Amino acid sequence: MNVNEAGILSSDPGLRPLELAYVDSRQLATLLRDGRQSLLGEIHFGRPLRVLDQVAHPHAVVGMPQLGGSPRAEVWTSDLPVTYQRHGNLAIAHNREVLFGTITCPDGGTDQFEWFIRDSYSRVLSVLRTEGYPYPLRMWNYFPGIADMIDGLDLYQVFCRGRFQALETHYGQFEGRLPSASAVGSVDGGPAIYFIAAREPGRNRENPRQTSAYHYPTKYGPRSPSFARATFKRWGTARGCLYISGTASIVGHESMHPDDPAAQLDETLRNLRVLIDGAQREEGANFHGFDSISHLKIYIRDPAHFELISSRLAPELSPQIPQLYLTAEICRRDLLLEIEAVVQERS
Ligand code: 3EB
Repeated sequence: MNVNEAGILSSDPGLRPLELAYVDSRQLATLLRDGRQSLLGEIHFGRPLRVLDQVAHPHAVVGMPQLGGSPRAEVWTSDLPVTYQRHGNLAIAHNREVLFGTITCPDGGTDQFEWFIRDSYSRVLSVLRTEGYPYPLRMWNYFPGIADMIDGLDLYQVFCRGRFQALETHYGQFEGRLPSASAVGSVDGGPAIYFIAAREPGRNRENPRQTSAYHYPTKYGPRSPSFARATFKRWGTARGCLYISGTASIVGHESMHPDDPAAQLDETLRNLRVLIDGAQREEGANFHGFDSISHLKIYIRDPAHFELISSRLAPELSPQIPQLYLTAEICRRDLLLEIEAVVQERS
């Protein structure tokens, strides 16, 4: 750690404020034992890889069973020292550059779900402001029963309305301030929200093949989904990272290729490629297409499609790219899969 005589962190560009890893239980134990990196947050999918009762840092267990390979957890770490705080069910960790947080609700019920979302988002936005990390870059939203109907809306549409209201109350006009996001249905357990925010803004990216989600027509719900297609962030002067939202087989605003998982995968990959190439051209990122993907999460509605999807995706990617396949409910009934990615310049 680089600390000068005044105890102030030097701005060594070699220090990494935010690192991501998908680790199996042995790698997780090693990481916890050697203590070289501080934990920002720890997200488990399906069965947790360890007992989390005594854990002080932000963490969540998401009810999305993993497919293929040995189960892994998503771990966010930092080379910088981290401070932890808790505000009820909102846990945060920050290191003067980045803030990582979770909101969990173990009791699960979707009663008053819209209130829960609005309240969660307003608390997150106000904590980010008071702690001095006012720019949310990336948010994950996982909740069970995403297709359940309440008063003529499905739960995803209710989620979108609650999120929209909180953003509007906090920011007023919010379009330029939206983080990238995923909003995906878990198959059991309670809702979990987690997020990354920074002291300095990232740059929002859209996809020219797709209508911006915040401009979707009202046939998808009374309030549009509020997220950017991707966020580009240069941490200090160092590595540029592109955080790509959950991306599906959507062109314009319409779902494409219903009932055809292979064609949905191909369409989704076209969308991902356009986002990566766009950031390379317009943000000056040193990306090399899919070779620059550092992490990939693939949400699959029907586990029976796993073989087909994974065997079709594998040849597109270098084999060492960490991937997490999760069983999940996608927010539109006609979508069979969704993929999110982190893309990074090589350090
Ligand atoms: C889409 O493109 C697919 O509401 O936060 C993907 C990523 C989707 C994020 C969200 C929704 C969200 O509309 C669904």
